[in-house]
Amino acid sequence: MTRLAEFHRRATEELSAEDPDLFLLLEREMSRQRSTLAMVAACSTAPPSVLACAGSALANVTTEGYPGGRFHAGCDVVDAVERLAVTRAREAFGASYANVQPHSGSSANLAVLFSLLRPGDTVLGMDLDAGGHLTHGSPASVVGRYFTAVGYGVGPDGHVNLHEVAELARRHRPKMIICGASSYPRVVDFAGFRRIADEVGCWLMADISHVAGLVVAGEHPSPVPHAHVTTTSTYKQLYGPRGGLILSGPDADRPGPGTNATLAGTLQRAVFPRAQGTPDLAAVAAKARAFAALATPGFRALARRVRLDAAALAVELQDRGQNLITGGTDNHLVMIDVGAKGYTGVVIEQALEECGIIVNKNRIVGDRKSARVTSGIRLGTNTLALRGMEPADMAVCAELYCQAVGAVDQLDDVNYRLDPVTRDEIRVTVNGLCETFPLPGYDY
Ligand code: DSN
Repeated sequence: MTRLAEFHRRATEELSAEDPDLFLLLEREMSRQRSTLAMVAACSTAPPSVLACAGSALANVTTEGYPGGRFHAGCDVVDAVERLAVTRAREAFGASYANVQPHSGSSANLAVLFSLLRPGDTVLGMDLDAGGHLTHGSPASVVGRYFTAVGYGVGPDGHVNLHEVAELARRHRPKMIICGASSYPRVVDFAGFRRIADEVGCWLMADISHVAGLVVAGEHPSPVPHAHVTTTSTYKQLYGPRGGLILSGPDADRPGPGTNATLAGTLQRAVFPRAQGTPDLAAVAAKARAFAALATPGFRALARRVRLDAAALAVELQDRGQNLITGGTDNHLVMIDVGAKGYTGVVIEQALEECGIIVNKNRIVGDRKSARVTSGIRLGTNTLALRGMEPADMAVCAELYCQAVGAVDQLDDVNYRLDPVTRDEIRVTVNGLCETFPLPGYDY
C-alpha cells in the first residue's frame, strides 16, 4: 500500500475511533446518497478519486499567488498541481486562459464583476425567477447592491427573447451582460448575446455552472469562443469538488478595462489579490482530477445520457399531465409548475424526500410564493445518468414522481399529509432502483 493509501485508511480509522458521533454522521450521509434518487439539477456525485484529492495533504499548504509567483516557500508540488489543473481546464473547454482558484461559482462571478466593472455600473442579467442566479443581479446579492442591476426575463413561451435583451441593452447601456442560468431548461444562444454586447460595447460574461458538462461534451453550444469571460462551478456537471473556474477564449489577450493589462491579466488579479487570499490547493488538485475525466469517451457518453435522460423525463412527465415550463428541455433540467395544480414547491419537495427522491423547490416566472415556498420544482438528471440510467428508465422516475404528488394532501402552503402506503411503496421501488443502478465508486 502506498503512503497515501495508508494515510486515507488510517485517517478513516482514526475518525471512527476518536469521533464516533461525527463518523456516524458521515456514514449516514454516504448511505443517504447511495439509497436516494438525487434529482437536484445543481448536484452531481464526485468520483472517489476526486474526493481523495480534496481530502489530501495539499489542504495543508498555505500560500498566495500563482505557480512560479507564490508568496511562500514550499510550493513546488502545488505549483505543478495547479499548472496541471489549468492546462486540463484550457484543453477541456478550448480556452486560452483558465483560473482554477475560485472557491465557488459565485466567487468566480464576483471576482469577474468586481474586476471589470466599477461600483454603480449597470449589469444586465437574467431575472432570478426567470432562471438566473443570485450573482446575476439579484437585490439579495451583493451584485444587486453594488451595481445597477437590470433584469431580462423570458417571453410568453418561457424562452429568452434576444430582441428583448437587445432592447434593454440599448436602453440601459450596461457595462456587462450576463448570460447563462440556474433554472432555464433551454439552449442559451451565446453568439447572439455577444452580438448584443458588441453592439452596445460591453463585456459579456457567460455563467455555465449548470451546463458546463454538456458544453465540454458538445451537447450544448460553447460560450468560450463568444463570451469575453466564462465562469462555472466545478461540482455540478463537471462532477468535481466544491469550487469555481474562470475561462476566457479569443478575447483573453485583448486589453482589460485599464490600459496596462490584458483581459487575462485582469482576471488573474481579479481572483488574487482582489477577491481571495490563499487558494484551496487540495480543491485545485481535485479539479485537476475531475478535468482529466472530461477528455474521456466515458464522459462524453455520460453527458449525452444526461441530456437524453432529461428529454425523456420531460416527455414522460408531460404525458402524465405535469405542467412543464417551456413544455420540455434542451439540457439537463426540467422545470415543473406545481402551482398550476394547486401545490407549493416546498410541499412537493418534502413529500418527495419522504419517498427517497431528492429535488428542490424553485421560484418560477410570475411566482407569488416566497423563495422558501415557491410554485415550482426543478429536476435534473446529472446523477441519474451517472448511475447508468438510460432514457428508457425515465418512465419509472416520472411515474414515481407522479405517484408521490398524487399521494399528497396539501393542507396549506407548507403543511401536508402524505399517504403512508404509497410512500412506502415508492420507497421500496426507489431502493430497488438504487441497487440496480448503484453510484459508481460508492457501491460497496
Ligand atoms: N446555484 C445553485 C443552484 O443552482 O441550485 C447551487 O449551486
